[in-house]
Amino acid sequence: MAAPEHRASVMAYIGLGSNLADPCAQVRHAMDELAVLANCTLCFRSSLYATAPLGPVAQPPFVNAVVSLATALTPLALLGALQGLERDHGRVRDGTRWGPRTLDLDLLVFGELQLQLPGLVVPHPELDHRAFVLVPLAEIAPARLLIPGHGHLQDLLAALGDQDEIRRIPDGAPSVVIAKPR
Ligand code: A4P
Ligand code: MG
Repeated sequence: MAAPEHRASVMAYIGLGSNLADPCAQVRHAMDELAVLANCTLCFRSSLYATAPLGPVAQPPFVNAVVSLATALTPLALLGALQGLERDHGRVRDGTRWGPRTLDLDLLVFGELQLQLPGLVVPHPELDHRAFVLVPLAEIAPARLLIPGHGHLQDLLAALGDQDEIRRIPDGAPSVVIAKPR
């Protein structure tokens, strides 16, 4: 197999999420780290968004964002690199699914690939109905982006309900996220 630096680049989209220990700073710092990941070139970074926590766990609001990365890594090598960054940010996995976290990096899309391995499902299986993924993704990806197995980005966006709370955080805004009243 060719060495990583000789592999053709694939456009990958990475979802970033944090709701602990200064989430804005966690996400901005992680974007800077993704920008210097070996065998990857960071193409675009979305705005940061304050989002209401999705799921059954009562927890603080999240900050979410998406970046695009041209990568010569394999999907599993990229996932390994993302999990390394999560560990560097002090991510503790206590077994609670969807629990609070300093940093979560999800591999959302990897070119045209569809993959179902025990530790890696691509595209990310929850992405098609999550405003906190699709709204930032639409900032940096073509509207006609085809998400394998799910359809075009613009159609997924159009099908979103308005139940999700998501608010763009102005650039340079202070790091504190204040929940919107419900
Ligand atoms: N894994 C499989 N496929 C992938 C992929 N495409 N990208 C595996 C990343 N990881 C993938 O992940 C559990 C396992 O998923 C890993 O071992 C990896 O091999 P995890 O990060 O340990 O746990 P998790 O994040 O709690 O689980 P999961 O199912 O990935 O949850 P999600 O989808 O990340 O959702 N609300 C708001 N507003 N914003 C959020 O960001 N995030 C979650 C968690 C819930 N609610 C949220 C948010
Ligand atoms: Mg995750």
